[in-house]
Amino acid sequence: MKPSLSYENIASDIKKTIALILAGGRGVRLKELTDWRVKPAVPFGGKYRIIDFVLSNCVNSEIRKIGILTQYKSQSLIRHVMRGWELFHAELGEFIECVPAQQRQGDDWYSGTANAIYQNMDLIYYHRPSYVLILAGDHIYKMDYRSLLAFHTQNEAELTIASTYVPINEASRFGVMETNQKYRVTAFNEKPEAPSTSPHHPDYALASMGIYVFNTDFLKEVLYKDAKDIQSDHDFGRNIIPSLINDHRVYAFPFFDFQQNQSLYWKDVGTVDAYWKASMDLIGVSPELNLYDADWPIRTAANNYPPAKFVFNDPDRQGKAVDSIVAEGCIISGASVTHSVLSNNVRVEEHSTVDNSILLPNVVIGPNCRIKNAIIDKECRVPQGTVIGEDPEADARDYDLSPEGVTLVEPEMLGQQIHQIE
Ligand code: ADQ
Ligand code: ADP
Repeated sequence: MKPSLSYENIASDIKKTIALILAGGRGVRLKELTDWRVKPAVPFGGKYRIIDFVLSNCVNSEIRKIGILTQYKSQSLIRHVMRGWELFHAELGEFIECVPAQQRQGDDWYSGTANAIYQNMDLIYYHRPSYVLILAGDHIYKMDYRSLLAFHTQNEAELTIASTYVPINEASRFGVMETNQKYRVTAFNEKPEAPSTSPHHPDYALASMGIYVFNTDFLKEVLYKDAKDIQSDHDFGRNIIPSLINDHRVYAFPFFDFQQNQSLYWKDVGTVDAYWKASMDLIGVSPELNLYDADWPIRTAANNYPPAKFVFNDPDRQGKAVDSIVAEGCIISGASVTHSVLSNNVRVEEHSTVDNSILLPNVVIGPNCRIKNAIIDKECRVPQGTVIGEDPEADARDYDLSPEGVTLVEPEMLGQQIHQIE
């Protein structure tokens, strides 16, 4: 059944909403990409950082009160937000700011996701929103949160969980829900071993996207109760949500295109392979995630690089890139790039080929290299003649090879010492 939405009060409801973005998880499965920066700060899509997607969703949805809750390795993220996202008018009660973990309630850093919100309760008291939208900083998707909020208020829900259908064999990574015909949640199991299938789509499960709208008073009530529970891990998925289903109005908002009968694009880029695949989703004639959609712009911190340049040396050394995204400041000189994402200020030198790969900012690929199925991290200087992606044994020995065959290369693996990157 398709939920019908009323937008009547949405303009005033959205003004009464605060978005709190959880940007503190360690992100260990992204391996060395998160050695120096938290997952939302990882560069993505040539010129963006992962967090730009959720921040663009907020701004495009007219949400103008945004707190980004940081914890580990937050310097790179804070710098990015300061450079690119100081958009709002404080005198109108609008703000977008990074809130570091400050041990505001007791001596502990944040434990679970609920604790991160609990420790920042003063933001909620200060701004007195009617609704709290809890988001993750590491998801790639485009969502109009006004639809989510309209669904929430129309159902008179106390909590609404954004949800998507995932293949049943992947569902154990998610919170899995059962609902009635009207999407009222009747069961919630966090990362179940044997997930239940959805009656709407028998080979799929209805999964939580970890995106929640709470009525503010209700959120306060449940967080205070949870804070007193010494058995709790203070996690929304594990502890709080399962305890609310029987006695409260909890709804699942289907993030679903009912006309096309398919789930809308949403990726949690938690692993090196997922990061590589989501990057490749940006490429092509009809990419799965379109960055060129004028109705839903994805913005980022402006940088001041010259245009990308493709140098043609002679017929044997034509600088070219096909089926690729190439950011500003790149020079491809007598080299060939196919099906790849090149971030700002990358150099690819003569007689080299780059295929199916992601090059992060400031990478230099020296002459006569062959690079395939790789992610080359920021600042890497790949020496001439390097071959990556042809011999899995060598790649696993010299670099980091993912389960699905993507080679991750870091400056240290090339013998480089990075002390300070700007
Ligand atoms: P997970 O993704 O496993 O499941 P979690 O690791 O708790 O949940 O992370 C959720 C978000 O919060 C991430 O963006 C993470 O970086 C951030 N985060 C985690 N701990 C934090 C902390 N202490 N402080 C600040 N930020 C923190 C959740 C739900 C599942 C749902 C999936 C969807 O629990 O039910 O299916 O998200 O991805
Ligand atoms: P930025 O915010 O400038 O993009 P990064 O996200 O790449 O920076 O990294 C955050 C910080 O970590 C940098 O300021 C840099 O000093 C440090 N750093 C990054 N990569 C390395 C590395 N491979 N070795 C040592 N320090 C690093």
